[in-house]
Amino acid sequence: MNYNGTLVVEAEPYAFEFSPATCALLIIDMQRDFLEPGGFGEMLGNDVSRLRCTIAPNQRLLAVWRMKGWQVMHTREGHRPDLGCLPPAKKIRGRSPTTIGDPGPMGRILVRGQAGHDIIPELQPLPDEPVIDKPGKGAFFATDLHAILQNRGIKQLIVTGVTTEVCVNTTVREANDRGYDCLVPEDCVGSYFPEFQDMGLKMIKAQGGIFGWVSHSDKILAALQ
Ligand code: C5J
Repeated sequence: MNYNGTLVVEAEPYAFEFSPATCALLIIDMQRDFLEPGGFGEMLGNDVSRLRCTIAPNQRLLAVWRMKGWQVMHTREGHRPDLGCLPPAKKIRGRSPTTIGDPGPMGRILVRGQAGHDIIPELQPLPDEPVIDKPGKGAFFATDLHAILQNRGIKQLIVTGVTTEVCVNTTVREANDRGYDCLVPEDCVGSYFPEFQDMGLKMIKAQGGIFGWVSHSDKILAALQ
């Protein structure tokens, strides 16, 4: 701990200092359709084990955040059952015969209320933890996340979840533009593609931390000792 009561985490490009009262843990899209065998992600040919290795480190960080009484928020990517918030361009992207809103292995794909849209059992939100339903990749687009963070006095975010190069990266960039400092623990974010995991993290911390900081959950937990 620093002289002014902030916690100091060893990170790249340099140490990340945060005050627990104004720093939330934001867990992005740890949903069954992305992480579970038999879900949408696997249906598209992805190896879900590359995402599942993030579950245990997220559980560890989440347990500590909850034990300390610090703020936790979750997001889910998905759409209204009437698909009113699904842009036609997103619906047809990929030219797959089965797309968002269609029946999939765990209910209608990325539709709110369906089994596959739910957060995995290992990281289920508690009733007092806000869950942000987002129609886009970034957690700020078309959601009330910014208002919730402002109302709670949050200035910094520890961002975890999946996938590193898509929803985590987009959210970190959106947060950065809105004035939040973001720390991304590399073992708590995952990608189906090893090269995107690597570059997704490099992009965040490049050029003196152009979007944020990168560290490891062990280093965050060490800073709390
Ligand atoms: C994707 C996400 N990859 N949560 N969603 O489509 O990153």
